[in-house]
Amino acid sequence: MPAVPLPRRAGRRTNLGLLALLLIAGGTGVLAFGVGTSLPSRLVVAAHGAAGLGLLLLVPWKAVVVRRSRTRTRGRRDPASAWALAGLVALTVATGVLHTVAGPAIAAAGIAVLQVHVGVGVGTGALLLVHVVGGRQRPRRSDASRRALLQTGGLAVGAAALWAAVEGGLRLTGAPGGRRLGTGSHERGTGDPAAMPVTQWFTDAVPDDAGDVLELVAGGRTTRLRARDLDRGDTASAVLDCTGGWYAEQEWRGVRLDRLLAGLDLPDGGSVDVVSVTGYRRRLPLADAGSLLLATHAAGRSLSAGHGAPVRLVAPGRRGFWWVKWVRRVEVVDAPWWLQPPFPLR
Ligand code: HEM
Ligand code: HEM
Ligand SMILES: Nc1nc2c(c(=O)[nH]1)N[C@H]1C(S)=C(S)[C@@H](COP(=O)(O)O)O[C@H]1N2
Ligand SMILES: [Mo]
Repeated sequence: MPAVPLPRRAGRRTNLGLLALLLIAGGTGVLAFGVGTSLPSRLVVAAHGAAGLGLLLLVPWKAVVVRRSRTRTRGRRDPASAWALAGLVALTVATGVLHTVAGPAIAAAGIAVLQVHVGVGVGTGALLLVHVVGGRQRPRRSDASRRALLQTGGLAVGAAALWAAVEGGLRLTGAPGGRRLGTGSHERGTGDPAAMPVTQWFTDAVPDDAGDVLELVAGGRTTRLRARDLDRGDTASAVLDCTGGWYAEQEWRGVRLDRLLAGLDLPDGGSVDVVSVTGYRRRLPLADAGSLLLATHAAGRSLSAGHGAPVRLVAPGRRGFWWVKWVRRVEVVDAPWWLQPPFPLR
């Protein structure tokens, strides 16, 4: 049977559309982890969902590309890795939607769906590189044609509509996903720290003994403080929003960083390194000291070991990985806060 001739350009545009959506999804995925809990995060996460779901719209067209490819003998790409890519993309989208609908309630062996999502999402990026390199689809002048722009607009509108349908569906049905934060996180343990998950960023672990002394290094002096002396009655109601996909709001108590640093000689534009007993660390701008809290209590109770006892950082508006637990050292430095890896390394 002779193969039905298909327009060459349609397949090329389909591939470019897939590429654009995957690049947007990957980029906004990483950004979603970096931005705090605020309006930008809501926009970034919405764009992420729409781009990821928009891939589904191109499935019928890509099926045509695939069918045509299979009838070829020359110039065919490595089918094994192409199908592996298809599998990973499907898994990435499925786990993304599963997290959106059900949240961190779904986990196996301590691994939440969102963690699987990020893992297979990164794997998708690697295989995509293999798939795209070698058979590059170069942009052409005709890509700026009226027709191509209409196709692009149609894809964008379709993707946004799919995203809105998922969001609307979740709200109408009262599913847990309908009450997510703008970052996509689901509520876990607000007002009840014991019900809040104990989460480590990567490979860090709850220390056997976090000690009870904290070193404050500022203005050329080192002061040793006992953790129990840090409960000075400063409070902040703030949301701990973990990139693992959950959040909790607590009334935190301890001492505000600007109060702790009052009267010390501080560098203009400087930063503060907050270092854990475990070596985990984050650098924050000194300008934020008025909103940062070294907390010893949550919801009126002493912190538990898992949640950072005796002292943890509370960084309102920042994602959970900034909230250093088991604080051992607080050091004022001249260097800017952005001079550090964007995400912790342990
Ligand atoms: C969701 C992402 C993608 C998936 C799952 C996917 C999957 C596939 C599969 C299964 C094939 C057929 C392999 C075979 O049996 O011969 C194929 C072919 C192909 N893909 Fe992709 N692909 C994706 C994205 C892309 C992108 C972004 C580009 C380029 C920008 C691209 C370019 C091509 C080309 C040029 C062919 C060969 C078509 C032909 O020979 O006519 N693909 N793809
Ligand atoms: C190519 C890679 C990726 C694709 C195709 C993808 C796709 C998706 C899809 C379809 C959803 C569900 C959206 C919805 O139901 O509204 C989702 C959710 C999510 N993804 Fe990805 N994703 C990718 C990579 C990543 C990466 C690398 C990260 C983080 C580093 C990430 C973080 C998230 C988060 C936090 C959500 C939940 C958003 C929400 O609840 O609205 N994704 N993703
Ligand atoms: N020392 C240290 N502090 C840390 C982490 C860590 O791995 N090590 N994880 C961070 C992350 S990713 C989050 S979400 C919060 C979680 O706090 P919790 O375990 O009290 O819920 O702690 C942060 N502080
Ligand atoms: Mo986290």
